[in-house]
Amino acid sequence: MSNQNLQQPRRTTCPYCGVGCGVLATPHSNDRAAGGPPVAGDTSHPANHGRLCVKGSSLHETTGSQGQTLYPRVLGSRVTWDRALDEVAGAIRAAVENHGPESVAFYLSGQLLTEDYYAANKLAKGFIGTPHVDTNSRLCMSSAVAAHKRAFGEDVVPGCYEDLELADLLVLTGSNAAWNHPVLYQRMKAADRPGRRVVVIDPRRTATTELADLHLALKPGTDTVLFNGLLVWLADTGALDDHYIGQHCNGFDEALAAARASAFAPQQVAEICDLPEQDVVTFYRWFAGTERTVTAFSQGVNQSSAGTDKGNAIINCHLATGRIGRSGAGPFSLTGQPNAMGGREVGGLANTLAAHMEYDTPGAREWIGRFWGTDRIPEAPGHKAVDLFDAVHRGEIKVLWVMGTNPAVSLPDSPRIREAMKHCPVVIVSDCIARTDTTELADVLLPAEGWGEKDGTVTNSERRISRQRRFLPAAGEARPDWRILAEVGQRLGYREAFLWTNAADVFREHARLSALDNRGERQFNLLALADLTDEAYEDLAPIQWPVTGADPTGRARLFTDGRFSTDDGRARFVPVQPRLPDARPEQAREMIINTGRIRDQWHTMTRTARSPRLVQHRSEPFIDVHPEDLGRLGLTSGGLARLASRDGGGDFLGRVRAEPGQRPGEVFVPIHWNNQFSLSALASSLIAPVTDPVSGQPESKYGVVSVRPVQATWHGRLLRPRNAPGGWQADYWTRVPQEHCDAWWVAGCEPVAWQRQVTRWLGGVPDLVLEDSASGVYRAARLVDGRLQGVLVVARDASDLPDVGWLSSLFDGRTLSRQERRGLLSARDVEVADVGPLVCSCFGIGERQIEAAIRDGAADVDALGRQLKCGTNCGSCIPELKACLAAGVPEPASAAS
Ligand SMILES: Nc1nc2c(c(=O)[nH]1)N[C@H]1C(S)=C(S)[C@@H](COP(=O)(O)OP(=O)(O)OC[C@H]3O[C@@H](n4cnc5c(=O)[nH]c(N)nc54)[C@H](O)[C@@H]3O)O[C@H]1N2
Ligand SMILES: Nc1nc2c(c(=O)[nH]1)N[C@H]1C(S)=C(S)[C@@H](COP(=O)(O)OP(=O)(O)OC[C@H]3O[C@@H](n4cnc5c(=O)[nH]c(N)nc54)[C@H](O)[C@@H]3O)O[C@H]1N2
Ligand code: SF4
Ligand SMILES: [Mo]
Repeated sequence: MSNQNLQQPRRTTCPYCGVGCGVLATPHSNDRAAGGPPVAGDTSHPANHGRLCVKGSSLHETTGSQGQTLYPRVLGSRVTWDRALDEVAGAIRAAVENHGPESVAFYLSGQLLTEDYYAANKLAKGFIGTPHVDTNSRLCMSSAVAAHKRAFGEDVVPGCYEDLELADLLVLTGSNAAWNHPVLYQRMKAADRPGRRVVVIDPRRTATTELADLHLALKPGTDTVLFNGLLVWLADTGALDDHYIGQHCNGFDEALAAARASAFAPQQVAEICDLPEQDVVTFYRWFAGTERTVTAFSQGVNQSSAGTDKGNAIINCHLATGRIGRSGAGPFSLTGQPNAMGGREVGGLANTLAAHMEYDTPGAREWIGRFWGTDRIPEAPGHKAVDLFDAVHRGEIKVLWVMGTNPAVSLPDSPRIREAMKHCPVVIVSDCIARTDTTELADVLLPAEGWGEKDGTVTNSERRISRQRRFLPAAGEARPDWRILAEVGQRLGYREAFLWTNAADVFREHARLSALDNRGERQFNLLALADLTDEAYEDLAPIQWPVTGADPTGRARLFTDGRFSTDDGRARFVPVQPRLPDARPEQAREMIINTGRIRDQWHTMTRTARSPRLVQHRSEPFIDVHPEDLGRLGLTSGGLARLASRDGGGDFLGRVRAEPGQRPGEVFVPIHWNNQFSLSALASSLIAPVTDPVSGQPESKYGVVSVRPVQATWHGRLLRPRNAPGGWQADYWTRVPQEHCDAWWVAGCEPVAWQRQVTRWLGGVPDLVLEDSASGVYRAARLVDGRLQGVLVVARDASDLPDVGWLSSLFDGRTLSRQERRGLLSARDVEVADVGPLVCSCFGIGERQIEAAIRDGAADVDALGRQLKCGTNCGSCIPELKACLAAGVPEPASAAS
């Protein structure tokens, strides 16, 4: 890139969720450690039209070389790329020679770019010859994939985002889109109009239920009962599209008979789903009576031991009413990761081959073998993720290569996953971030280029392919994943097959393969992109597949003519029988556990926790409990509690939140925290490896745990410079990275003699101390040459701890002024008011400011927005603003604290 180019904004795509928003990134600095460039929404991108959510608009805070993987390492020592690649190729060659190709396994990710994914799939399935290639999409999309294949004969999302706006009835099930697909949610919200209705189906009240005209807080796992009941209702009320069923579908009678074979009357459905009967009837009436209906579904549907059936129960209702392939109508699977869809296109899942061809597609192995120039393609599918790690545990896998995912955190029964990886002779991990729970288990660590450094494509939820473009130099010696794979391929002796010189080369090959022997059997077809020049690839504008001679500019909707990808062109109804989760609470302390996401963190936090803004919203692992359950379990809101799995292997320690939006008897925990950020808060350690029999997707939304209070005698906040040595111990800690320091939450069950212990915590003798042993208060600060080195504040109750926002800003290396020193032990700038816990991350507006504005007369969200700007950018804090408005305002806090 020339210097002049460095000043130009670059069009690229957000690396987080499957909405796939266009981003304008302005490179401005060669000083990577100083952090990356500012970002803005791309107004020309059809997914977001210029909007970004708070994660997207914080992207510049998550780049920069600090914390990135800079060099290849073998057994912890820095090595040259040559040595690392020799090591990888050598290990693979030895494993294949001594134990056969099946002893090598790849575990990939929906966060790889299509080009990376294609290269990995080709190397593994095509040349090493192992079928054991799976991806974290198994934990995410595989039930939707399986449901699509059963119904349509191909893994295809028929509709587009516009349909979610055009629908007169929008059903959102198992989706908290307000937090997890925020820009798409904003679009759905903006499309609100008289007569448009929204139904949200989710056991919890969430930020998304704000939009709902009807919220069905169903009992977890009962979705099939609800949708089977709907199918029967449609049949019994004359709401079927008999013509569509007759012309374009097979198997309707069987599906209806299966639905009738179990409980289907609204009253029975209501009972099983634990819903008011009237609400069930209302939902059925609205569905039956609304032509333009979209049912969007996500992890509450997919992550289930009956996830595939849940998906088909939904699709059945759309086929039965002919509401598919039409504007404003259709089932719509919301993809999670930025390239969940691209990974499915290249064939990253263990049961697929490549380019929407399956192991059992007649002729496919031979065509692909000829195309790639190999005769090593395995004959049958390999292990799916959970089984794959079982095979690792049994010692069958000698070399495991993990790329772009953090399985030590995200797979169910995480303690066993870690054990498996520890036992595996060679674990290779490619990641852009140096320290994760998984990189800690790596024998070979490879520095992969991260967002902004790499070039390629991703496909979003509506099949739209967008470019991720490079606008930053690579951190250290990082390389793109596809190139690392190609170099290993060449070292293994497959030079010709891995001669690509750039990402465009890989993309063209992928596009050519999609068109191979494809006379319309497969909708996934990129024929018209197979000859893109490098320049055209560089400039490629977002486009929805298929992209062929007939559709050179892509296609928004598929199956519009009622022809599907099955042999006879007809869609298939799938008869489904409800199967509810097995495990049930049996003892008084046992609760049902549900796991999911929060607004401002992305999965295992490797990138989003680098943004001080994003860690503010929820800074600790928490346990949401219905207020009714608190007393019975001996819990207090704001106190700590411990969740344990039945087998005792799982453990989750977090802060209790009284949450009236929970169903009694059920707890919700976030999936984000892991050992880099908290002592023991792995949601997946509590989840048993129960999977869907068709898709192999784990039931990550359901389990049984026991709940116990943790009786802490003290709570504290510790602030120390980044990477300061530890030496202290606590019964609970969570690290909250700030811009210039780490702020820790800490707590203990035994009293501590602080005068004696404090030097360990602060790294030396404190300069300022305040102690009131009668009230359990202890505060100390340490400075060196006038610069802050540590602050510790301790109280008996967590609610008495001060906000540490101001304190953490003092760690920027400045010499403290007298006024600042005076404020240290009260944790506040004596001159400036404290804004309280952050509510609106976009504009940095805190609870106290909102309360003050309400006190001054702001009566609704708009008024708050006019006064403070809060809620006027991404809008995802609006539910919290409403909660503040509903809660009314406490009297202003007195000046002293
Ligand atoms: N902020 C943020 N956004 C993200 C991500 C992130 O980590 N952070 N991750 C991305 C990824 S990869 C994904 S897959 C998506 C996931 O996006 P979502 O699927 O929206 O996310 P979750 O919070 O996992 O779960 C959705 C909801 O399913 C509900 N649920 C649980 N059990 C049931 C049930 O039995 N039936 C029904 N109907 N609902 C149930 C849960 O209560 C939860 O509110 O988000 C993407 N976007
Ligand atoms: N209990 C429970 N478990 C779950 C879920 C749940 O809801 N509940 N959700 C499941 C779902 S839907 C998902 S998608 C998974 C997500 O789980 P993971 O995939 O394990 O989580 P991430 O933190 O996204 O991990 C991505 C890793 O890739 C790295 N990375 C980022 N970009 C690149 C790149 O370009 N190249 C390489 N090589 N590395 C890169 C990141 O630093 C990070 O370490 O979790 C699943 N697990
Ligand atoms: S909605 Fe998703 S893709 Fe868009 S900016 Fe937010 S995280 Fe990125
Ligand atoms: Mo996901």
